[in-house]
Amino acid sequence: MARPSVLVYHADRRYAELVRVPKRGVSVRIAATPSEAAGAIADTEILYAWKFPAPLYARAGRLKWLQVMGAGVDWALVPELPPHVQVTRAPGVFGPWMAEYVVAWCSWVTQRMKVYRDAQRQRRWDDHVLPDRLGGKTVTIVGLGDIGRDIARAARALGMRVLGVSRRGRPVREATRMYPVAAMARALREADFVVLLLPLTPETRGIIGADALSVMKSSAWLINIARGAVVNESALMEALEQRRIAGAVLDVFDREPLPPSHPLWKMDNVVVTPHISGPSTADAIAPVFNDNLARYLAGRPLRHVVDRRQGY
Ligand code: OXD
Repeated sequence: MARPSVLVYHADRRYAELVRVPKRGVSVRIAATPSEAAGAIADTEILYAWKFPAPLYARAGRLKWLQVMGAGVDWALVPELPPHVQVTRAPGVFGPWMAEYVVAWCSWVTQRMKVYRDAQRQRRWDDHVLPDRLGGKTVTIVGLGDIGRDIARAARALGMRVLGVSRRGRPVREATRMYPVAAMARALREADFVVLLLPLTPETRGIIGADALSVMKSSAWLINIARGAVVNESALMEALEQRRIAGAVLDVFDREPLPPSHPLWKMDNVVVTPHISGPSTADAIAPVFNDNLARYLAGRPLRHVVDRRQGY
């Protein structure tokens, strides 16, 4: 019987090097570009990939399983992907990074880091500005799944109150209170920091628009580490320009890379980071893939399977 064929689609060869080929064996091929992938996809049963080109799924007649290398799966759940293909995520890999990102940028706000650095550049002893505390502040996490729980734990360790929003608002141990999406405004209203973590689906596209922004405190900060398109960008820019919210830390954008001419770059109440809040590394994700590969070959159910209908 032919050995199942794994295609690793990434420019960093380490992803392929870390595939632990089990005793029964698999053949591992590497593709770094769409044209290399085009030559290999027809024989592929298992795809281990980041942003695989959707048009190539038309040739993926043997494909049974796609392991996503990143945190989000929206690029994978395209109509071109044959319906029987199982898609798996990698929980546990990105949450710790993103928790540090969120705590760091919340602290940047409360510790007034920009103010002190600016004063330093001017050799100014600015002791009339005092830092604030994260302790006692409220963070609302919109899209509270496994990554959100990591963030919630880190926030609680600093004495922050955590509110969460999820599709149904089911209780989560790490959050003081959960709200269903329909009641999101109540959770936004109380927040000092709103962290966006929701998957991009037809229901979440543009969910943070003028209405959602209008209920936030004028002192609140929005942190988007989900997808640019969950926010209505023009409504956000208007809210920021008019100081209806204090500021935004944005790691994701409608268009990436953010074009140099984009006005967000220059806004003094906006922090732009280049989609790095939860970096993928071959070493971190390999154990998740290898564990599932062993299960696949043993005919056991895969772990972390994405519900393709729900979109996460
Ligand atoms: C993502 C990632 O999916 O960076 O956005 O992993």
